[in-house]
Amino acid sequence: MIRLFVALPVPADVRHVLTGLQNGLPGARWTDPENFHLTLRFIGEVDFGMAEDLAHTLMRIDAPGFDVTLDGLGWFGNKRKPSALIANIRKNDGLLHLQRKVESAAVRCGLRPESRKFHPHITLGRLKTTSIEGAERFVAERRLPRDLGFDADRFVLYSSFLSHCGSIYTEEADYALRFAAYAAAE
Ligand code: 3AM
Repeated sequence: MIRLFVALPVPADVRHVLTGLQNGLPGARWTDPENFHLTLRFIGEVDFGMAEDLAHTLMRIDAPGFDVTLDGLGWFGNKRKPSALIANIRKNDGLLHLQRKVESAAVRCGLRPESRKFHPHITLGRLKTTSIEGAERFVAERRLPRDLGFDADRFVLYSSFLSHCGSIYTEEADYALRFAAYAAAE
C-alpha cells in the first residue's frame, strides 16, 4: 500500500517567504519548507495497482497553466480548537479547472468522490495546543507580501510516508500543464 496525494509544488522563492513566517507560536509543528504544497486531491492509502492506474489517468489530463496567488493567512479547525495555520490561495478558473480534472481522474480510477469543499491553501504548520486567540493573533500580526504567488506549470503525484521525524513526501510522478500562451488562445 502507498499513501498518495496530488498537489502543486511551491517554488523556492515563495517557500522562502513562508519560512520567514514560521515563528512566534509555541506549540506549532512547522511544515518543513521542502514539504510546502497546495493539495488538489488527497488520495490516501491505495494498493500499487490503483497507484499505477491513477498515475496513468493523471497523465491524460490536458489543462492550461495558471497563476497561483496567495491571499492572506488563516487557520483550520473547529470553533474550539485550531488544527493548522495556512496561507489561503485565491481561487481562479485555471486552478478550479485543474482541481476538477484531478477529481474526475480519481473517481474514474474507482476512488470515492471528495465530499469536502475545495479550500485551496498551503499549510504552514500544525497545531495541537494552540488556542483560538493564539491562532488569531498569529494571523493578525503577520502580512504576506502583496500578490505573492507563482506560475503553476506542473502538478505532482506525491507519496507520503510517516517517519519518526515527520512526514516524508516524495514526487512519484509529475505532469506538465500547457503553456499559458496556448491557454490564452483557447
Ligand atoms: O494540504 P494539507 O497539508 O492541508 O492534511 C494532509 C495534507 O494536506 C491531507 O493531505 C495532505 C498531504 O498529506 N490529509 C491527510 N489525511 C487526510 C485525510 N484523511 C488528508 N486530507 C483528507 N483526508
